[in-house]
Amino acid sequence: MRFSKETLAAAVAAVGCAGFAMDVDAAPLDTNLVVNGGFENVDGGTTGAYGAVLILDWSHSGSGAFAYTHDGSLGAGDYANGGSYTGPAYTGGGSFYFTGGSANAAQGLANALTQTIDVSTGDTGAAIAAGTAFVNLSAIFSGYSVQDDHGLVTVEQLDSGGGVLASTTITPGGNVQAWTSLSDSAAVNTNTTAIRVSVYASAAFAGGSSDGYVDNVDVQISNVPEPGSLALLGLGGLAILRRRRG
Ligand SMILES: [Ca+2]
Ligand SMILES: [Ca+2]
Repeated sequence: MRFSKETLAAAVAAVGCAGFAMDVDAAPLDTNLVVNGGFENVDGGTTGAYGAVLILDWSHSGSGAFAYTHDGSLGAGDYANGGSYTGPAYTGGGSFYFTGGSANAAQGLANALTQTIDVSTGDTGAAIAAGTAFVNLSAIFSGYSVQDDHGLVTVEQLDSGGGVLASTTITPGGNVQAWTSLSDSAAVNTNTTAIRVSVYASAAFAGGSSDGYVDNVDVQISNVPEPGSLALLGLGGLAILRRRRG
């Protein structure tokens, strides 16, 4: 598991102020808010199809979702690289990555791995209330051979009643044979109190194993949009942005 220095400092400060009632709600700005977004925290004793290992820290409506490996760890396969690990390892992704798996394990948004993150207090809460907040999301994606199975990451903005105010998804949308980084950014609705992060795969082959692979899931609240997303906004979007922020 990976904590930034900022997250640790915030946690230490929260413990210091609140004693046993640790305030985990005060999410900091410009910090990855996803726990185990790199899928490195796994249970090697619980395996799925093709030697995949159980991913920890995320919620799942079923019996869990599983990870393959970049580097042969725990004997799991590297299907983004064709099958059994033969090296060299993909660098920058640690040891494990999410796979959609078989029999609807994590296929489609309804079967996604999820994390719901409270952003209603602290610096994120203040930025959202001020109308200046963006949610920036990024991840890397791959797949198996020429199959069109693909991974998806969705970030939903939730109001205090759990209603979905806005939704942003990044996905290659089809076959991708090399790890590919994608990112996007969205203005945060001022009524947002939590964000729900979902990681899942397409169900391109009904009843089969969906080889939508995802790693390095990063979701941050910031007062500035993800730089890479500016190109996607285009000139019209930039003009709107200037008016909003001017
Ligand atoms: Ca990883
Ligand atoms: Ca497949």
